[in-house]
Amino acid sequence: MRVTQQHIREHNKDAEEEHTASFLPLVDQLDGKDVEVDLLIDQIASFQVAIPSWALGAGGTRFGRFPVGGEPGSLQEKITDVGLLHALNRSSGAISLHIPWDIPEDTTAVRALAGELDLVFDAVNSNTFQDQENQEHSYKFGSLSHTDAAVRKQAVEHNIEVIRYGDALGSRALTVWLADGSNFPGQQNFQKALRRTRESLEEIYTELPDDWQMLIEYKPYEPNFYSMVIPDWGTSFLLAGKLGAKARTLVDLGHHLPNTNIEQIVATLSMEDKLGGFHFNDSKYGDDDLTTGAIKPYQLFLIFSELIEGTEDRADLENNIAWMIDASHNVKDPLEDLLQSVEAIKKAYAKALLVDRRGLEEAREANDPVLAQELLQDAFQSDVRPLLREARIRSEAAADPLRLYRELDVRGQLIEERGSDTIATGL
Ligand code: RM4
Ligand code: MN
Ligand code: MN
Repeated sequence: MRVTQQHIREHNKDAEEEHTASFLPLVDQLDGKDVEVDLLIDQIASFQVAIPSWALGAGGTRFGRFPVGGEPGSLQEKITDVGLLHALNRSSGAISLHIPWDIPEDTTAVRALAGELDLVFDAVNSNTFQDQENQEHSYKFGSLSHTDAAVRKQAVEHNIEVIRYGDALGSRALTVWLADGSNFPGQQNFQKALRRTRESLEEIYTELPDDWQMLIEYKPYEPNFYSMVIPDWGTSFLLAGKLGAKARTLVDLGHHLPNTNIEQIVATLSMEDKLGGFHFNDSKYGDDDLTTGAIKPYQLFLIFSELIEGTEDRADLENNIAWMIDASHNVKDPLEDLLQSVEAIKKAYAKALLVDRRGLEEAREANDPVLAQELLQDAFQSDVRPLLREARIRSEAAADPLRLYRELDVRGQLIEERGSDTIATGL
């Protein structure tokens, strides 16, 4: 199944009239506010968000899993799925692999297929939270922090192997998320566990190519429910600081306790040049992995607002931070969900670009919280959808990707090609 330029052209022709009716008045309005509309559209168009290879099939909970049908059964099929998304929105031009869920056996062929679909490889993720078949040592009681040096060595070697795969594919970052921790008070020596983790990370860091980054995730709980070795941004920041300039913190939006001020974390990390990347998703309670922007769109907007404030310029923002989705889809078609997520991320970015930064700074300096709120709300309440649509049309993407996806019955076609009982590896 391919989405062709012909499909896009026909769809966009149908959408033209309705689009123009909403876009032109918005241009007038933005002109009146001295916004450089073309520049804005250009910024929206070039912003790319990587798609996780582990979230292209139906996810599940420990209570069950309900396949959607037509799920990708191989890495090639996963790349094809991301290619479909990118053809529809021209905003998902990268894929992030999780190893060993996806092992690129034939790297040349995998790279060629990705190249054909105009995709690059974003960060590669290691997995030391599950035991694999034929694995010598178990990660039941941890990996990089384990009490037994042999287990730590196995986990270090796995991470180095992941770097090698990534290098062959053109990736430039390794994301490490550790499930290590303890379930009961007294089970683990906190200091020793953290020190061992640091030493293991140092061994991996030594193997990192010069132009690579190591992105360190944190998470307060799950799968361990009493303590996690890297529970919060402070611990990730501490490790990244000890490791060196190539190590930075990765913020997964779902990995915070309820009501955490994530935008403030983003500001602090940006200030210290330690913000390495994002895993976008949304949540009500914890690591829910729901569609980005589905629950807290204002938080997402505030995060982007801090990002714009914290980065030097557009190139810095677009290229120096790894933008990835990390979600799981229990009831939605994963591809539809990912289209919605990318759209929500870009909406938040576009709105944050509309903030009157100078006015906001003046309001802050003058201790005028009312005006500060008005300025933020003015941007947040703007309907930026016509800008996103225009950005897509100019990039030869679909005016309305989700609509075209449904019109073409992409899922139906994938089911026809792949059958209804394939199960994708991943979450
Ligand atoms: C974790 C974490 C990691 C992801 C795994 C599958 O909660 O978010 O980034 O790779 O889930
Ligand atoms: Mn994550
Ligand atoms: Mn997670």
